[in-house]
Amino acid sequence: MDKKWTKEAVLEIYNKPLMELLYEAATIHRENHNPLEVQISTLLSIKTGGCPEDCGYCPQAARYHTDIETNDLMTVSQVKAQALRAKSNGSSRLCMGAAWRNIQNNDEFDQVLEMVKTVNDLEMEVCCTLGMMTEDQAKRLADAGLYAYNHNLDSSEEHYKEIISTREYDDRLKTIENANNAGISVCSGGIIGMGESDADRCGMLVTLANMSPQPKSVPINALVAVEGTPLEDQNPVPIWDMARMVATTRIVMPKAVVRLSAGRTDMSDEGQALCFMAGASSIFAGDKLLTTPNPDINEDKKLFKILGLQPKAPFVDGEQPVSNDGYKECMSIRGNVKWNRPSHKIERNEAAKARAKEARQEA
Ligand code: SAM
Ligand code: DTB
Ligand code: SF4
Repeated sequence: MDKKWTKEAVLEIYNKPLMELLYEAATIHRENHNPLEVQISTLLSIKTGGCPEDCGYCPQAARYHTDIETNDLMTVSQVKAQALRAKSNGSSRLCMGAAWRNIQNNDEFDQVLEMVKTVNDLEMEVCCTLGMMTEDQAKRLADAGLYAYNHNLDSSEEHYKEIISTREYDDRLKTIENANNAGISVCSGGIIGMGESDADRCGMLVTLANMSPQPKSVPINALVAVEGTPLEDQNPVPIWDMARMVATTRIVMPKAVVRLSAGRTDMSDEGQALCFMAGASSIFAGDKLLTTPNPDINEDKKLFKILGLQPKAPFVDGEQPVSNDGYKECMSIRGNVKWNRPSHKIERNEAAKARAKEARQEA
């Protein structure tokens, strides 16, 4: 039987003397991975902004007043061009993100399925992050050739309620289960720097580590505090916290790809090197995440050279999915998909919404 982690055990790891923690994590990293290989993903925001959710960290939530350029769904040929560009820059995976609460059975989903097939045909790992997803939708994405689905828990179940009121933790768990049942590789992690405690950070890791199977990749994001969101005034995440979080993730999920995700623009080269030493084995490359900046690709190439790191080839950890026409068969299924809508409200989100409304009226 798989080992079950407790919050106490994970907190004990997280709170070890830093040098011990790093040594233990680096050792486990070497036992399970080639420490010189780093998997490179490129993010592509295929539909930007205008999201109905109230995630307190997110610049794409329609209710906050953030300075982002919103965009309708990209075309398949735009996506193909971006995928080729990412591939030529060393990315083995393209992660397409849409600012949706959940996938709907409509023309836009059909278009995303075509994007998935097109990118899979380029022999890149295709990942999507499209919000909540039913099992049937997951199956269609798998038929189109989807390799991975990103759906973050973002925090502990307790802290989640302080950050998001428009959906529940269980909704996230259900989508992850749906991805797993369709044979899609699960990518799930979270954000630190949202006012959570160390116990919340470890609580999130406990939920992820106790999943069966454990997620194949775990992104660890440092909050990018975006002006206009309820979390705009959060303090930056100290690099020591990032290294601790990466190391703890590596120890409790030894086989996972641990992705050093948002927040790298605020990290020094030395800080990032510490995180690679602590077991980070992937990054997002390209000068943009979804809406916020990321280090320039040339800076990353320089850093890889200094550290002796090299990009990992696609499909080393799993076979390339074979796209099959099954995804087209259901194209006639239409209609809104219903997920529950909890009714609690978060005061600071409401305050941010009111401030945004005022600013809009003044403008
Ligand atoms: N709408 C989908 C969803 O919520 O799953 C997909 C896109 S959403 C932007 C994907 C992830 O981006 C979130 O779960 C969160 O972890 C991360 N994210 C969003 N805004 C962020 C920020 N300001 N700082 C760090 N991570 C962020
Ligand atoms: C993940 O964990 N981080 C990425 C990806 N999965 C989708 C997104 C980071 C977004 C940072 C804020 C932005 O650029 O909008
Ligand atoms: Fe929407 Fe996803 Fe942003 Fe939440 S994180 S507001 S669901 S795009």
